[in-house]
Amino acid sequence: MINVTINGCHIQVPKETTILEAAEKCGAHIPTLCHMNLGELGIVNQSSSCRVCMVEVAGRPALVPSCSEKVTEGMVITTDSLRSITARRMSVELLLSNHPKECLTCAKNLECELQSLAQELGIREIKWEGERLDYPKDQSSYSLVKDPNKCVMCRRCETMCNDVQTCGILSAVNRGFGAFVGPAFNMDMADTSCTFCGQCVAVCPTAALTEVNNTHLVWRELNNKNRHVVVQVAPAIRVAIGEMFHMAPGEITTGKIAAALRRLGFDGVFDTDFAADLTIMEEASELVHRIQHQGTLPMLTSCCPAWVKFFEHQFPDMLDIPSTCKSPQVMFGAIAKTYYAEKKQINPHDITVVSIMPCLAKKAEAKRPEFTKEEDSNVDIVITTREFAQMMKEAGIDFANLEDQPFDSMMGESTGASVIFGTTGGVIEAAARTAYEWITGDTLENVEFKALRGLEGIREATITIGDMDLRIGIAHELGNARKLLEDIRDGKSSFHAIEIMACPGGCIGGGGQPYHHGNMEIIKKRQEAIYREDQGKAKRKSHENEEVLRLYEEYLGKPYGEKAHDLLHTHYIA
Ligand code: HC1
Ligand code: SF4
Repeated sequence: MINVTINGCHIQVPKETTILEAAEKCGAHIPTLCHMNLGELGIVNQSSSCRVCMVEVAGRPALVPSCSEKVTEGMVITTDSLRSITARRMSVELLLSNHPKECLTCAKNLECELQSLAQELGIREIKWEGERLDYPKDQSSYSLVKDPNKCVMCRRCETMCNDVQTCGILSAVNRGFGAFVGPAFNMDMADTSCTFCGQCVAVCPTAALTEVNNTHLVWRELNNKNRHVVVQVAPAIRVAIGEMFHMAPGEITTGKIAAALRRLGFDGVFDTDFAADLTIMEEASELVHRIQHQGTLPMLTSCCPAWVKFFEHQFPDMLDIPSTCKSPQVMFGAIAKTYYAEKKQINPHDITVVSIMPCLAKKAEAKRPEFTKEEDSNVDIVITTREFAQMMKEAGIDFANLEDQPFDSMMGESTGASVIFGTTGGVIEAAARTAYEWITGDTLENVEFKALRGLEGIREATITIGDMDLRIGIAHELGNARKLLEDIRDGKSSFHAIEIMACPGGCIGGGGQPYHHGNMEIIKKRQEAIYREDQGKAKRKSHENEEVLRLYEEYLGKPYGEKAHDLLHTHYIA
């Protein structure tokens, strides 16, 4: 242990502790901007570029960056001297001097970390009027908008993209004053191998990276009397959106969401969880079929669209291993524009399907050419959790005080198995619950496969199903997925099935979720809430969903059958 003194407080901390971490233990808050440490997810950005966290160390003539400087024996540190406060303020003023001052209309207004710092440091005027950058915004993609003029070169997005997701899209472009983070040669994002996972957006402190906002499209549809507008809500939304209305992280708001959507004027208020149960019917069938017919193994889950883009770009030689199942979001759209349209006697061309997703890649997924039929997309408009909250605020909906309401029937019923799709490990646990009963013919009494749970980046477990040991792998974050994929390519993998989700924690940590500002407790609370919601459900296995069973009976025929293939399965493109 190392002895240090911080603002007169004597403590012992382990070797390798940074001054910033030691100061926290002493109750001394040091402001930061470029720093990012996502705790047990092991994601750290230590570029020390912003110089906001400077502190004084006795005996050292210059101030030192506390985020990267490690403590040494006997170190005496002052975090709150006038000299360090003045230096911090100057660093932020310099950043503000050439930053566009359009806070009132900025997409990150009240969520911007630079704005919060200016407030925290009491900056009331900027002494220098710096030269402004005037780069065009990159609006080339369906998922995200890049505005280089708002880049503060913190490099957090770069760490996410290159070190965590291993996509290698973002790095410094240009030098000196004109520098910003972007793709090589400042290519359009749409022309890169970006997966649109949105993790760069999730960690950008300013509005240099934001989602494509589609709320105006939804308002337009809702106000068009000739449109029948239905909406689906992804599993991860219900445990996160409350955060945007001053509710505690991890509060379950499923019933309030249904009520709010009805207030907004949707004609059908449905649940992506219904489609997640449907996905399990197809995916578990496919897995059982592959196992029993010596098909390609392992089978990889295919519901995360950033992951799909990742393997299409990076592993084009392995397109036969992912499940052919469309994602639940797209399955929902396919069913809404066929079965639902028929039952309701509505022309499918008059139906608009809106999705509320925690994810930016879902916006791009909806636009994939494979997911259109007769010029109609399965899904028409995708908005994120944040955009949904914005719509409610625009409409003056007091979300926290809404009375719970149920989803509409036909595509609104869900089981606990579908809820857990929202967290890493959940899709494969849901599939295992169904596969167990289908393979053994026995009732699965304890549905909780605890070995599949957790937040470690790569997990593995063996589940005994009858006389078979089903070996399962799980990865979240694309860098971890890459490791499992490379093992498969090298013939080193012995898994039967692998679940992959691109975002830290799975969809609960998606790029469209309320900003967690690096607080991992929030992700954990969302995950706990997902499992609580599952526990509270009367039915916890997808094949018990009566609306799904009715859909097969009345329309699709048998799972993994011809009609199901036509509507619910897809192929991948290198
Ligand atoms: Fe997800 Fe999925 S769980 S991908 O994480 O399979 O986005 O929530 O909607 O489609 O159901 C996201 C979440 C979501 C799909 C489902
Ligand atoms: Fe990288 Fe994901 Fe951002 Fe694309 S969306 S630039 S893959 S972090």
